[in-house]
Amino acid sequence: APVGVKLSMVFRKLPGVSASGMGLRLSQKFVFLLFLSGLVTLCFGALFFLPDSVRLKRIFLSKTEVQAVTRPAQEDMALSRSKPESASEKATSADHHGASSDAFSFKKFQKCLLKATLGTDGGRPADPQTNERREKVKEMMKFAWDNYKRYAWGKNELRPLTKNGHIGNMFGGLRGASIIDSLDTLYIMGLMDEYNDAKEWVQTSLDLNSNGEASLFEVNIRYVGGLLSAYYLTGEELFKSKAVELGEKLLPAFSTPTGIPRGVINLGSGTSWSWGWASAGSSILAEFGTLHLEFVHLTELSNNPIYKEKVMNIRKLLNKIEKPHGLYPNFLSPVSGNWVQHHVSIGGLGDSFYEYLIKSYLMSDKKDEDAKKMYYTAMEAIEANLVQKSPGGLTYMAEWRGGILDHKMGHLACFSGGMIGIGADDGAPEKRQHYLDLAAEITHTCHESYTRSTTKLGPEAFRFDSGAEATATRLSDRYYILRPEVIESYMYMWRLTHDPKYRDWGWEAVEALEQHCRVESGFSGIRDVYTMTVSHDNMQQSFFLSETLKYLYLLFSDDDLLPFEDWVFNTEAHPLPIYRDS
Ligand code: DMJ
Repeated sequence: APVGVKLSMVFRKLPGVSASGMGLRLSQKFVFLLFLSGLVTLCFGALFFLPDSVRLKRIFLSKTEVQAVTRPAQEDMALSRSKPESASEKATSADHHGASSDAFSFKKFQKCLLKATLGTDGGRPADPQTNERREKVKEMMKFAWDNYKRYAWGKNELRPLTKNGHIGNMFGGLRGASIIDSLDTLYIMGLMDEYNDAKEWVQTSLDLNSNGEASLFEVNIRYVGGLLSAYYLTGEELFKSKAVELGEKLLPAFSTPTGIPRGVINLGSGTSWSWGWASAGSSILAEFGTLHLEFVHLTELSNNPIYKEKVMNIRKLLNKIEKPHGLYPNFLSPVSGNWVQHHVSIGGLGDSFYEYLIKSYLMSDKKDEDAKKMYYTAMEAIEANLVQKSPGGLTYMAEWRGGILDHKMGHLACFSGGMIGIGADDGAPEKRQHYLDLAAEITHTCHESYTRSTTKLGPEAFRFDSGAEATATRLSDRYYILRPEVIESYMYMWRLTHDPKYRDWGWEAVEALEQHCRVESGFSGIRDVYTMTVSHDNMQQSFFLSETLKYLYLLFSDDDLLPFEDWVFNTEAHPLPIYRDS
């Protein structure tokens, strides 16, 4: 029966209220009032489902419920650098992730740092010319950021020629890659308005409940790495809880017979699979080997051992497995745990696995002996099999295909100058100078790949055969997409040697970027580094903001900005602290 009929039946039974006359009219009025109040409640409730921007909502709902996040003042930011977490902040994080965050104290962490993170004066160099160069890099960052904000806000990258945003399919529906990748760069450069805009976006718009196919590697190095760095630099609870929340979503990728994760994961369903192009359903060395730094920190922050267990399992398998000539091939089956193809490279597909071995050792405060041993043993094999000298005297890293050398070096492999440099000090005493020399030689070769081009920017890959010496011989290798690796090595070599040539080389790169990659609305990659009439690729990569510009800024800063005694950089240049027992 309709509600009204049911009610009049109830009233009929009430003493003093007859079924006719006054009694009936009263009950009708009551039903009408009840209906009216129900309607008002419904309308009011509907306000909650309106978008935040609708005015009615702001009028009727109290401010605290929909208030936009206000940016903290500059002084508050400075304070927040040393602010310990409040009890309620800790509780929120713990409730959300089911793991206690009691174990991690930001205040305690800060006490373990040996030096001030931003140095005495934000790393400002005393030399006026160097400072001018640093200011130029900061201006480039602001220009890249402003244009991203204007034309592509919330999208993954800026398309600077068409002045719109790019989403792509690498991040499984996650948005704002350029924002997450920029947080720490903006912060260390002191671009605080921009940093606060980025933080506000994370707070209000970073939606981790996406349902697309993501690259486990890319999400880890850019999003997890970017959020972790932002947390360790600022102490903002928001970044920590987002990092752990996202980390949790990556875990199903490890559900394979060996625990070696697959390359692609659906962040919503947790289903994972291998890249279609990877032979026989294999996983890629540089992908499953580039999780260690971030996952160890996820365990530190969440007090949940699972992250560290996952990467230690990968480590164990790689340590145990037989390696051809001591080398690590790029493809491994996540089902059998065997190598699938004998292709070895210090560039693409292999690169950051080696980087994470030495950095795991350094980040553990030099306690992770397994990582150390694996790194230096791998270096021996690399030197014995891949390091070559060209007829013109250039040292380079060749690629290895089942014993046959391909005399090609990718731009990506140019990070190895910096890697070998930072590893020099902990090598066997008789090899330390040798490693430093090797690092300098590789960095020199990569610089040559820049100077031998018309634009003074380096190609994607350069060769040392058929008369070529550090130049691209194929049309398809001639592009430059704002990659950081060569500049990254300049930065490390500068800090290790203070040879002024590295700053000069960095400045050459700044001038070339300004001349060929800067367009009206941002920075763009170019299709051919050997022609002065450049054709732009219309893409401002997020790693240009997180890596290329950050490394340039550090190159022109004093060493006390993000001191190496306390920080290591993940492969996307996000600084992570060395963890020490208090
Ligand atoms: C970055 O995303 C990282 O440096 C990664 O390790 C390799 N490729 C790009 C930059 O070239």
